Amino acid sequence: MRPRPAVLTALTSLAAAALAASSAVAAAPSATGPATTTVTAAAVLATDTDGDSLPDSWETNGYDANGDGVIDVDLPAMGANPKKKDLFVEMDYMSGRLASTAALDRIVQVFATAPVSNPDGSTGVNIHLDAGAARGTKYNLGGGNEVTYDADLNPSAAQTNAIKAANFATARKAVFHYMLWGDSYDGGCSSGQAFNIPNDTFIVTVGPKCWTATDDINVGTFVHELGHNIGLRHGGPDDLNRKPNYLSVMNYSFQLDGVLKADGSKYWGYSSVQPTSIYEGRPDETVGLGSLGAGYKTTWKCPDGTTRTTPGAANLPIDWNCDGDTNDTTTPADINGDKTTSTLIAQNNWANIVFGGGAVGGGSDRRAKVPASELKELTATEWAEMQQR
Ligand SMILES: [Ca+2]
Ligand SMILES: [Ca+2]
Ligand SMILES: [Ca+2]
Ligand SMILES: [Ca+2]
Ligand SMILES: [Zn+2]
Repeated sequence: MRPRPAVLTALTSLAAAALAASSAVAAAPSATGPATTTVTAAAVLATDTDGDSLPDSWETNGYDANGDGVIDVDLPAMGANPKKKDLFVEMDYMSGRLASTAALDRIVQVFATAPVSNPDGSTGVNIHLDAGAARGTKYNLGGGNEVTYDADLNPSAAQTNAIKAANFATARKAVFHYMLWGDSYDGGCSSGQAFNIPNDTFIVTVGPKCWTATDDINVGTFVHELGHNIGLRHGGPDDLNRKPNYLSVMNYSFQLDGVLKADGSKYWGYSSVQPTSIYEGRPDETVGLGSLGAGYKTTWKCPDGTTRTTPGAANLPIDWNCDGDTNDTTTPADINGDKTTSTLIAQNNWANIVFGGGAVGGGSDRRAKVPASELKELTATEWAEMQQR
């Protein structure tokens, strides 16, 4: 789903702003569209000091969506900083579905502690969650609200679009991601949907029709679906799921149960390391995940379909083929359980974040806007099977 009218609105106002700021940019030709649109997008992107797709001028002065001289989205009042990466997410919700304050705190922490550097010398991403009045002033930017309960958003894209159109201010489309805490969609029990990678809209659907949502499940699924909005995939550079070396909530192995740390703790965030690749045709059990696996445990699939978890740190030898030893170096093993033999390539998610998905940023980061090749998500049945490990 792509709310094209919002993109056009944003570009129109961007064009006015950029033309006022610089007459030189208007003279440059464009091979791909109206000159003012393309050139303006480039000019605005060039003034985005912190690279979060929100131009410095918006973060400093606020965003005037329709170019009438009146600020429509007061970014500085909402906490935006032109020298630190910001993500804004409006959250609407069906009755009983909005995550707890504790869960929202955990989501904020995932981004606050990210190994992402900023021009102001800090690390981390400031994520601004807007639940309206439902979770106190800390999570109230005046946008989130309850929507009519619908136990099955079906068809999901059209119904999500309709709810978004009725409950999300048009002027916000260039600034905020939009998400909905719902129950289920498309007649199934999938945990969520982001519709595209990257994108500006997602839904979290771990409602009572199929799930008993804990804070862990709410946090993991929210961070997972938002991850698609900011360019992340189930396999890192590809869509191969359940790679033991892909230590991310984007991996179904860790979405709901968390990524496993060697000290026994867990986290529900993106990967910050890229351990060595594993060729399933002849995986080397003696090296485990290599040195970058030292801080983690991991899980993998045995030939009989069961799931195993390392007892200790994942840089130690791992019995990939589940035959009782950790000496094999030439025996094939379908480690991610997808019945194909692949090279399992990991990714450092934080080094590959794409800001400005969909209409966010006014469409300035167009090159990153590619269609998704996967739209299916973890289901309640798959989750139940994972509990059998
Ligand atoms: Ca910026
Ligand atoms: Ca910023
Ligand atoms: Ca073995
Ligand atoms: Ca495989
Ligand atoms: Zn997904």
